[in-house]
Amino acid sequence: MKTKIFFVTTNHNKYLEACSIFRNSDFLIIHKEDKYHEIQSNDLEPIVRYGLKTLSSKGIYPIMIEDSGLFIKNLNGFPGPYSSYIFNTLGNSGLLKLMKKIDDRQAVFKSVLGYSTSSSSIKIFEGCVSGKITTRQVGKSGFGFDPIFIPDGYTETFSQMNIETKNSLSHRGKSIYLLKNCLEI
Ligand code: ITT
Repeated sequence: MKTKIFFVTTNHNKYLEACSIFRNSDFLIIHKEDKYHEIQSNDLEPIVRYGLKTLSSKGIYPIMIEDSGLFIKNLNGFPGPYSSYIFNTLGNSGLLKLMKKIDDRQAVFKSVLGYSTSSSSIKIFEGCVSGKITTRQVGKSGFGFDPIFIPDGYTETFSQMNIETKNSLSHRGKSIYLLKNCLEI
């Protein structure tokens, strides 16, 4: 029988990416479509630690949450931890407009994953991927900033890749694989 891991996220695509990574394993990812309180911080890790702390009152274990953001070099790391808000307000077209006159389009996607088996046991896993912001949206799959992000060494956006290829390169793929490796030791 597989061991269940509850993934608390409002983002169905994150859940699908995690399922793909754990597909042939002894673990089963269960989607818990819940919100948790996200504190304001310039770093992702305190947001994740606080989120797990607030969720501990529900007593759902083992549990994982993940916070991610796009850090654009020429915008001093903006939108970073505010990525969700910026995506929901400006969207990709607004962000591309904001970057119209910017030549240096380097950016980093970061992911911090928190995994907890009790209120006193929290493990943190991090992943990041460097790449470039495109000048127009390309591709149909994925979500969020996928149509405007090309990982370094590639010519396609995340939106043009299938879920397995994206997972093998992406910030979240890396943090989830670290969790998987840790659980399989
Ligand atoms: P949670 O409920 O898990 O918090 P969320 O969608 O609000 O879901 P985040 O705050 O972690 O997730 O993500 C911030 C935003 O960054 C997210 O809404 C996307 O727009 C964007 N983002 C994060 N990871 C991405 C990825 O792999 N590809 C494209 N955009 C991504």
